[in-house]
Amino acid sequence: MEKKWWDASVVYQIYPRSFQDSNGDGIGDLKGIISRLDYLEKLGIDVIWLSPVYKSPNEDNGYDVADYQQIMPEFGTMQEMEELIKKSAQRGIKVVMDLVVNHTSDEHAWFVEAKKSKDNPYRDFYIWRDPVAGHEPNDLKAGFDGGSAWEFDEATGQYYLHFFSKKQPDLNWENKKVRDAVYEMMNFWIDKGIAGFRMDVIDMIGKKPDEKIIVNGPHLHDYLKEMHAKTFGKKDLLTVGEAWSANEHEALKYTKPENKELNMVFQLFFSQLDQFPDKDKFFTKKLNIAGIKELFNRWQMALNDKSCNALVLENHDLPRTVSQFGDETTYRIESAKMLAIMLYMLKGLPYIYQGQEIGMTNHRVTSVDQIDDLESINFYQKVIASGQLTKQEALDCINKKGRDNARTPMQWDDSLYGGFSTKKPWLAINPNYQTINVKEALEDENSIFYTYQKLIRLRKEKPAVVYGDYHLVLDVDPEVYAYTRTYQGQTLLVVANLTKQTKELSLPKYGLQTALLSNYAQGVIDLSHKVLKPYEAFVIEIK
Ligand code: TEU
Ligand code: CA
Repeated sequence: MEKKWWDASVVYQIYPRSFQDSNGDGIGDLKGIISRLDYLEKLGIDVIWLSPVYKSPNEDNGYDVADYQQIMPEFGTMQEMEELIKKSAQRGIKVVMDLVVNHTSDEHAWFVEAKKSKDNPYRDFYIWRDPVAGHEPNDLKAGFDGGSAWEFDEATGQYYLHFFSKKQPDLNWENKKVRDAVYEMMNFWIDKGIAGFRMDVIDMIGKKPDEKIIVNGPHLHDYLKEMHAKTFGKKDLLTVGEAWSANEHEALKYTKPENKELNMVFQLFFSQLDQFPDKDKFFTKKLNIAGIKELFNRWQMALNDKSCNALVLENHDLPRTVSQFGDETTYRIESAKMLAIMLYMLKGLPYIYQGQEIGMTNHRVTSVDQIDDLESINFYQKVIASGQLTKQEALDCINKKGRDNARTPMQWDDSLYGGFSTKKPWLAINPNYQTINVKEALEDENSIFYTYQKLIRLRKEKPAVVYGDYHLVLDVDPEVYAYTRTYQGQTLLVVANLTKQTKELSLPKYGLQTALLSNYAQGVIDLSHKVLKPYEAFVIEIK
């Protein structure tokens, strides 16, 4: 594959509301981010993906945009945004923006206009349908609450479509004017010097609501090719799509370079390994950890040298992985490091979500009024109203899978409010901030932070991490993930015990080796007979 500027990079996702408050209002902001650039530089990341900072009424914390070309006043000003881009660049860090164009806020000027009358010039920016026999046009359901995806507008007597909250009306991508307006807005940001876009629910823009097609609509890939041609295609930008529906074959349609669409899509199926196929994500079953290996291996094989994997385990929608896939108590440090080694040595571009690098954990709430996330609140109300769950059972589900788990404030130190703010934060900080925080991590040379730092460095030092061929090591336990990366005569062997149990490993052909990186103190490792400790993981350069 053609070489790209980001080949050896690592992306760090910032959820601005929860990263760093600079003015004592309990809400993270742009100045706060600027004040932490030294920290990000020390970690070694190359790119920031900024979750939405645009003007928004915050129905869905910025994923409901009221103006794409203005900054949310709580976060700062356009001048501060430009300063963030500039000061990041001075440290060799680029900024990728979140592009939320499946829908806008109902407070966006386009929708305010569209609602005025059926013949308003902006009416067709959104998706309106007449009632059918006095009811919704069909039974399409909205994502967040499972209610109808159609909302009736009294004034004009029609329904509009919203796949998320009713305050997030879906844009009508069939309308060329919509597409052109979006491209113009993207070019506005490209001209400001941003390095790319993360595209929110991009698999939905080709929807055909009358045929009840939501994802992978017939023109989805036409729109992306058009977007490529009219915006970033002329520049050397990084584009990553959020496409929950994309299996590894669909992923290639978006990402094969010759298709001229996106560079990569997130692979997010791992987050569903503890879910039931046809139930709400909040109802969980026992996790089959071997599924992690099966899934990542399958994507590595499928994309291989055809396109790029986006290596991700955490984001602002998912639980903390040390809680979901590791062990947040006895082996928090070991399991957090194992997950990092297992994932970031794979072939692809790594994404780190704020706090992942210090092993932040899920946060337990004890009553519904402590929850901010719309999706969790809707779930709670639904299962309580139907009598399906008790309040405690509903909270247990939310504590496991709810989105607030990842959205609690960043834990910088052990002072009141964790160094995030001087005022009570918008969302409570996890009480474990007194022991799990950046200050503590930086002072401890064995901390999770330094494992991340080393992994990031290895990418720059060993071309095999970036370009090496991937091979699964066969004949090992299903719960041990072992693979090699080979490039120009250099072979790296990665071994990760995905469990709390000890595991036997026998790879006689490699014999005695020493580790480049490990989550336990290691002397010489005898690979012909090795007993792996709980969550043990290491990287070896085969000699
Ligand atoms: O998420 C897409 C999405 O479908 C989410 O509802 C996701 O399925 C769920 O949160 C998984 O737990 C994107 C954004 O990442 C999310 O924050 C937004 O709320 C959503 O789009 C709407 O913009
Ligand atoms: Ca603030």
